[in-house]
Amino acid sequence: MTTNAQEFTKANKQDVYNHPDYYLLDELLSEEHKLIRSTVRDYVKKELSPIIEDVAQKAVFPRFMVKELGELGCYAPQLPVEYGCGGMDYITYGLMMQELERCDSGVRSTASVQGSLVMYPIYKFGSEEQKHKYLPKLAKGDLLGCFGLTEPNHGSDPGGMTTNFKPAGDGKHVILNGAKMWISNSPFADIAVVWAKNENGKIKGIIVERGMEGFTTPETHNKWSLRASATGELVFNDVLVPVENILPGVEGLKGPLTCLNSARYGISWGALGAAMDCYDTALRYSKERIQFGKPIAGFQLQQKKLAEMITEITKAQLLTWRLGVLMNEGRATPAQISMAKRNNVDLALNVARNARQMLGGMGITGEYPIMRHMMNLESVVTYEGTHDIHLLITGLDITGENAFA
Ligand code: TGC
Ligand code: FAD
Repeated sequence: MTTNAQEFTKANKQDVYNHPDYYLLDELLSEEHKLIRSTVRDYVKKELSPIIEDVAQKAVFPRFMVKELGELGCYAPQLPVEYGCGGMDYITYGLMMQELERCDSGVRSTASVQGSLVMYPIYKFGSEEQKHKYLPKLAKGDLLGCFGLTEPNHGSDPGGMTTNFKPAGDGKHVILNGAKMWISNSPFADIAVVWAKNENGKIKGIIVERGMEGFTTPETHNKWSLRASATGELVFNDVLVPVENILPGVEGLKGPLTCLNSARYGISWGALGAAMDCYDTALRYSKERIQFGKPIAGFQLQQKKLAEMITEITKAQLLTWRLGVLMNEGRATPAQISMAKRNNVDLALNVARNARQMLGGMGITGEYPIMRHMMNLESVVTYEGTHDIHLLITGLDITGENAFA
């Protein structure tokens, strides 16, 4: 397990990222928002940008950042301070995810799983005892968590899950069996929030701890995407879990789906960060790269690409900011969140593909972040609900007709 930043080779280039703000949307942010954003950006530039390419090329999880992201307050900053969290608003949360994914989607994944998919369900559905036991340690990065919903045979359709638990007969434990697949953070996680059916077929959340007998977390290797994030399975073979580890506050698929609302919201900001990094990189490159005696920025075909990128980025910045306001007011609907997740990941992929072309051959190398973003976004467009599933959520919302099944 790599725990030390020194184990990675540092890039010899400085990170000179400057975020595009064509419609002066920074004027919609408070001083506190901007201060927090620059704190996270400074951390990324100093500690993560120099090593992220090497981390991704080696496909080794940069374990050291778990604690550092906790110290920065990147895990569930919107949850209350009494549980060790930031007590901040949803726009702050979004800005943090944007800065992290501007660096790498895998970095944002680590933070959004911890904050939205592990801490949030414990906060929302856990007992006071569970909240005090786990949340402060998760907030600080002293514990790392993961979220087990997807199974080998149930991805877009999690309601069909077969992972299950039943009473152990001693009145104190349940016995958990089954398997989860494609789980971010799993190989290094100290705890897993696992969704499983009870003997009545009702879905419940259970906190499973590393070290429980019969619980293993094999890593998934050979990914071409999210190489800076560890992905794995969760395998439960007659695992004896204390009854007090069951989340008492929810039953049914709405439990995990409620957590996904929070994570999908963070992804909408995050994917935009990856798009902004690709645009910023391509714009700078186009002014420096000379062909036919002039900068390629002076050719109409390259200007078309850049102009369309900044137009789409600006539209998405507005959409995302408005969604943040609705989140703060408690008025955002799950379908609105789906629209933002789908739109922003899709535009980020398009921006990345066009930006990569603008860099010519250099675009496929690790000298620039674009190809890494592009490959990462192929996971982001699939996880937390695929591009198709989010379209069907919008379709259902506007027509009232369910086209899933
Ligand atoms: P359906 O019958 O529609 O709903 C079942 C119950 O859930 C409620 N519900 C929601 N509640 C809160 N938020 C939402 N977004 C909700 N959507 C639905 C619904 O009201 C109902 O409640 P009740 O009280 O009537 O029981 O469920 P369905 O089986 O037809 O499925 C609907 C569908 C397809 C939209 C849903 O299952 C879905 O979103 N599928 C996609 C699966 C997905 O997103 N998986 C993500 C796994 S986690 C992950 O990818 C983490 S990656 C993280 C990282 O690394 O960053
Ligand atoms: P499937 O559901 O098999 O879909 C295959 C294709 O069919 C897709 O194109 C889909 O859009 C389409 N499709 C499916 N149903 C319909 C329909 N009704 N109508 C039209 N088209 C349809 N899960 C977790 O629980 N926790 C995690 O931490 C996590 N991390 C992940 C990390 C990575 C890197 C990846 C790749 C995935 C992760 N996932 C995680 C799983 C992720 O959420 C699922 O991959 C995703 O929900 C899709 O499920 P699937 O891969 O089984 O695809």
